[in-house]
Amino acid sequence: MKHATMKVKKFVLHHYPATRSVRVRWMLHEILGDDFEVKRVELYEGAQYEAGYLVLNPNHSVPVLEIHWEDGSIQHMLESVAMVEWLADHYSERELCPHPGSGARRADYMQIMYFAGAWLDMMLWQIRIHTHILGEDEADQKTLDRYRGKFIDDGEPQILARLNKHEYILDDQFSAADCIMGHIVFWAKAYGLCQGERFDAYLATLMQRDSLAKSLDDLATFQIAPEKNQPIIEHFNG
Ligand SMILES: N[C@@H](CCC(=O)N[C@@H](CS)C(=O)NCC(=O)O)C(=O)O
Repeated sequence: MKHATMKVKKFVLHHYPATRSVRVRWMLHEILGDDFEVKRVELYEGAQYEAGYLVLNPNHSVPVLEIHWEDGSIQHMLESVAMVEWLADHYSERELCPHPGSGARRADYMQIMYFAGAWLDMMLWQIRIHTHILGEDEADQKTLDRYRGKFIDDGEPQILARLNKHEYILDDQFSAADCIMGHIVFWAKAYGLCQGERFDAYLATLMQRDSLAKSLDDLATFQIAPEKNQPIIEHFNG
């Protein structure tokens, strides 16, 4: 546990607009204001498949979070939910998550983190790639319909049940779980899901936070689908 008491010198986030790296950018803005570095990775130009990037992340994806420790070592995290969770725990004085020893509220928080960041995320990823990324020869309407149906039938009622009880996804206090679920609801809306007033009101509440507005300040430069000749097409194996 050599890092247990060591301080972080700086964070560098490898990011592309509107993607899962927004979750982490949002969390970093919550905790550090603007005191971290963002490096844009041109996903559609295939920058994630370049040798230097693959050393950082063999999964060729964003986000990557570089943690520069005060002893000069650099640690790389590759999973967005783990990054958000770790940041909230590491800066526990910001009270962005229930303390690990806090019993039922912590269990509920962890449940939301992984329900949003693994289960719902998996459905949206299928919807996204079969709508916008895979070529006509690979995109499959049945897969698309199955995951849209599953998201609407299984996912949305569970999100709504929580939001109908509370202002935020965990309870009436903003938490790191909103960085994950909020991003999921934004993403779902872009694909015609999460329709309705309660979802809109949830996003409006989240958008009042400067940290989220800043994390979306490059949204206009997001490209929803690659052009036919862009390098990502040749390499993509998701
Ligand atoms: N489980 C990872 C997934 C990361 C991921 O798939 N990122 C996408 C953008 S949201 C990406 O960079 N894809 C580029 C590629 O696969 O070439 C996480 O949550 O961080």
